[in-house]
Amino acid sequence: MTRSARADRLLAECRLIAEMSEEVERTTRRFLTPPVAAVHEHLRHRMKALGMAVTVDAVGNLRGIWQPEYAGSPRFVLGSHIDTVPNAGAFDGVLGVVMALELVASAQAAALPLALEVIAFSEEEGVRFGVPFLGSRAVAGRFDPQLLALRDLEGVPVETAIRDFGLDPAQIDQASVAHDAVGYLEIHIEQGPVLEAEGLQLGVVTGIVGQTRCELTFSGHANHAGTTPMHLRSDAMTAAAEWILAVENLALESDGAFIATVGKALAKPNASNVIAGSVCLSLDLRSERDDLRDQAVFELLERASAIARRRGLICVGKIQMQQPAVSMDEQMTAYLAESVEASGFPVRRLPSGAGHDAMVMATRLPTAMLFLRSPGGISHHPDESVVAEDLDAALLVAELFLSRIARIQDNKPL
Ligand code: HGY
Ligand code: MN
Ligand code: MN
Repeated sequence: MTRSARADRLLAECRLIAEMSEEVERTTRRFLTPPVAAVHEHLRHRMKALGMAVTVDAVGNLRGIWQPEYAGSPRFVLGSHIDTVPNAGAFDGVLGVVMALELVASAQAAALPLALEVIAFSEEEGVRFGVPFLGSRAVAGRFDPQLLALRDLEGVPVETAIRDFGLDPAQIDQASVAHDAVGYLEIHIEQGPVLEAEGLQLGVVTGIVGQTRCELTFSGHANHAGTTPMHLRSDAMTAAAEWILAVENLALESDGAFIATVGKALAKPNASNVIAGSVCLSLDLRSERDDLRDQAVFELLERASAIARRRGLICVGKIQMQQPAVSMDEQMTAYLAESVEASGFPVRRLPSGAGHDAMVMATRLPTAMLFLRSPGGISHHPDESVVAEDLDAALLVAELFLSRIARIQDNKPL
């Protein structure tokens, strides 16, 4: 399939949005930080040009509704997230939003009798406040008010971040998606190596693995690095190091049943000539099986306590989030797979190791996900990329998928 001008235009748009960052030279855009307003401005302009009604809900999701007079009110929802990890690539999340807007344009060109809502979710990664999916939780009607008290590294609560962005946390309940919405489709890069390894452009997501996020702090005694003999130390750094290796070993021994990552380590006082008094670590543990995930988390928290006890330190662990594994909607996924096949592409069903807003939206709407190949399997990294021809393939499939949904809505035979 040759690459189209529209694929190049969408890729250029993702790269333009990637420059809207908290940092110079790197793409970092956390929940409701100033560059989010710039992304809203850009997408609002795009949505208005498409004749969409545009709002920002109380948790910062930017939402565009296309409600043609020739379509009934039940709308189909498309979207993905616009926040990023630090030093991110240009396509995780944003690609799904710009492709959703392209699908609105093609639905209009085809006078498709289907109302559409595009949502640019405000917070999926969980970088700023440690808990992901703040945006989609509100849309799915599952926003726990206790989340408003979470604080970022500067001590700013979620509630203040919302107010500082000019929004009213008291309105979060209004963010729920319309009661008669009929389904949700998220288009996203695979962020892994499977499709590329099999020479495939597209994948149909069967489910999204469950994930647990924890924070563990080892506390000992800071002391002078030059005068404190080795056997007299309560070193939080070496305790943390021992536990990090225990995390890696347990995950390796599980032979793929679960994967675990310690991605963050914050030492205090974080000076080369001071024995670390405390080290705060993150744990991200994922599995397709919730029972295995819970068991592994329990085992690793136990190991942390044992390491602390043996070394004369204290260890405090806090579970920040437990997200069960989620299956995509069977019927919606069948329509998507049929659309892949009818468009002439092989149907490759696969689970997602990455979390997505779709796993929260799936608790509220029949949900499906379409993956595009990730060259090199690289993501959450500036080298993240996508193949232009794969955008064309995904758009072809999604256009056919939406026309099927429209026919179903109109009680017409597929
Ligand atoms: O962390 C994840 O799995 C996703 O990229 N937010
Ligand atoms: Mn993502
Ligand atoms: Mn991500």
